Amino acid sequence: MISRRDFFRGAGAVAVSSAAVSRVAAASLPEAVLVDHARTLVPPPPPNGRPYNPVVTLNGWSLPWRMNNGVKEFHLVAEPVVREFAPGMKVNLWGYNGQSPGPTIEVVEGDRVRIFVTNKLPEHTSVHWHGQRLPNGMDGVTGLTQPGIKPGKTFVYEFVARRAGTFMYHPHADEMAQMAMGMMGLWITHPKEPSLHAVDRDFAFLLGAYDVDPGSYTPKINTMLDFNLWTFNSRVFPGIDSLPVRQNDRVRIRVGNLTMTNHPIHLHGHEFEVTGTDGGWTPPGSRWPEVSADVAVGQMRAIEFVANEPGDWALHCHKSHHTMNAMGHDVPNLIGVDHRGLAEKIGKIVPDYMVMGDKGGSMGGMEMPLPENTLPMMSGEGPFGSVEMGGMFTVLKVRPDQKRGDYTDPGWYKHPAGTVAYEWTGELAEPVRSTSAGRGAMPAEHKPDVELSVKKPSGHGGH
Ligand SMILES: [Cu+2]
Repeated sequence: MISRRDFFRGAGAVAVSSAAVSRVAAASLPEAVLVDHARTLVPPPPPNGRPYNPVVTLNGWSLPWRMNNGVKEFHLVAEPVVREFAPGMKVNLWGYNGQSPGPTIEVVEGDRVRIFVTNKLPEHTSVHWHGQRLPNGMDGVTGLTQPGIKPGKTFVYEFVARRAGTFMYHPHADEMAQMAMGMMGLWITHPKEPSLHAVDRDFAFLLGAYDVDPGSYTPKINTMLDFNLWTFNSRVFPGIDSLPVRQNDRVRIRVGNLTMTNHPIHLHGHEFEVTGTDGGWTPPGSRWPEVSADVAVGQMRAIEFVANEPGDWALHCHKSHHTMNAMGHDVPNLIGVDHRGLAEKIGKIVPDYMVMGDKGGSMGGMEMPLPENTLPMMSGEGPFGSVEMGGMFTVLKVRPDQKRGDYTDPGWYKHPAGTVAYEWTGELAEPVRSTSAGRGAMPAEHKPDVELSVKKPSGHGGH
């Protein structure tokens, strides 16, 4: 296990050993640095090579390298890992260097990069460098551009990072199993000129989806669409770190989608522009303001904004099932259905049976016994009670007094007096209702005397 301090020392050690490498040990592998916890590690400034402003990988870290005769050398190890999705739930995954997602690889436009990939999985793998311009034989597609890397073997990829932007890496070998098991990582190529596209805070995460049955530890890899854990960097809220920023910082958030469906990523309180895709930087003339950016399957988006509104602002996928944790969701909608007495009757057959949801399904305040290694559907607590969220949800925390470069959680926002929604306790007039709306087609004056009772069709592929 590498603590944060050890990690920085480790990064230093890699830099120190690089001097020795070029003299004596050019043939040896670079050290494979491991991290086996899910805390956000803010990378130190680059110890050598061209300067750049590092990205902050949410609940993740950046891989140290060594310089070898002007080549940046990295060592990725594909291996089984245990990832904590949130306190109370650990999942058996496959990843890289102790974690899933694997460490972020950060290089600078024009760098010659050499990546050693050691396979410690029980089956062959390969690494595809998603979005890169590179020699065809370095593209990492098993069978098409290279043989698979067999268990126990190490392959070498080498190319020049030609284009600045936001990229990913993932296997192109038994993809359905290997990506369902969490094999993915971020790749950032910084511009050669650090002042280009400069921001004050640069965050990055990958979207992932897993199907882990309540009470179990390993994702079901044959699931095609019906996943039950929707993750930022294989973490679910409230296990996802917040994004602390200083008021008026220019902020970039890079999001990549390695799930099987699109995710409309939505930010509260600010408009942003999409400034980058996995195809590169968007020309300024092509940008428009948004508060949601849909990130389609296999895409990356970089959004940017000036964080000028202090507060705790939600950042989440707008598909409501994606802000929930593992649950059985073959459940009919009972809103409006009167089931008084039903629980009593069923209770005679099934003790402890509970009917839920005739007034909506909110279970934010409910405590129910759970199978082991299973998270409640939604368990994040905010300053005003349950946030009723899980999955792809976190908080942008904008503070006037957050120090430059400080990524520690500032705690909950303290709202100035008179700026929080409050209960109305005055007189309430009867609302005026129209009786002529809809003309003859929808005669609102004839209230239907049948109670609407709808049962959703079962099966819900495609969400
Ligand atoms: Cu989503």
